[in-house]
Amino acid sequence: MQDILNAPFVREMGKTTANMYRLGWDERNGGNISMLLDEAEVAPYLDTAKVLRTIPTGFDAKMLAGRYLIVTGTGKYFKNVQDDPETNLGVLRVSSDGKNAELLWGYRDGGQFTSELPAHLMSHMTRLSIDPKHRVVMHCHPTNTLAMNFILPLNEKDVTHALWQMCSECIVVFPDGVGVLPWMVCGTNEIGEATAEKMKQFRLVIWGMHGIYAVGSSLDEAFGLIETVEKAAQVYMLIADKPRVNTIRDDELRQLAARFGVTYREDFLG
Ligand code: 2HA
Ligand code: ZN
Repeated sequence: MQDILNAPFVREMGKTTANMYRLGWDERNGGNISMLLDEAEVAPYLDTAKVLRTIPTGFDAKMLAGRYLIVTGTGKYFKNVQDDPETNLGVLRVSSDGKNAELLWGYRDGGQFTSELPAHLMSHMTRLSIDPKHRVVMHCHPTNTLAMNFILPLNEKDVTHALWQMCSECIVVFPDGVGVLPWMVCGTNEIGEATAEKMKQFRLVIWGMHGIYAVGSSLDEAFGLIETVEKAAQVYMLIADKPRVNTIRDDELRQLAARFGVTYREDFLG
């Protein structure tokens, strides 16, 4: 067996959580990440027949039965993942009935997966049926994205349009726009279902006045989506209370989409 602390997926989780923490997106225990892993990726580092603990997930994720994931722990701080991956992360397998998580490594202090596991597993199920390359679900609390939620109507058109107007790259990076949920109690199956429903249309979903979810085929891809939204939100917040002399017009956004050949939500313009 090779040392799992050297596994690319453990190292990458450490790097990503540290970056997110330093960007101020994950105060205290804020945020959570899960990434699907292939058995072949896990096997050099773990005895997959050795289940440390079986933890109920509280709902049925049959579609993911037998799938492996690396998941941040509940109550754990992104700040600490890189220094102590084995306490702050877990590698688990969804049981054959889809109702339990079989812990193979991690949560060393007796902990368990993020309280947002329902939203993660449901989003994985939705995205896998749309995108076979899908692997990552990422949640965090980026400051300006949150701030913007308090001063804009919380709907997909207004939020997406405002973001697209702030940076030329936005309509190219997320032409599908940003899904928006109202404020809801977090950690529940209900918010998980609502998130997964939005994930049918969007790779980015704002949880009103709470944070954001992103999905992708890699940690970099999900991170890059959030980074782009947060940059646009930062510009928005910097100019929100100032007279606006110039703007990127809708016809210019259309030119960008044409130039980069992206299919975008035309109904979110004008
Ligand atoms: O993991 O961010 O939404 C802590 C949270 C809950
Ligand atoms: Zn949160």
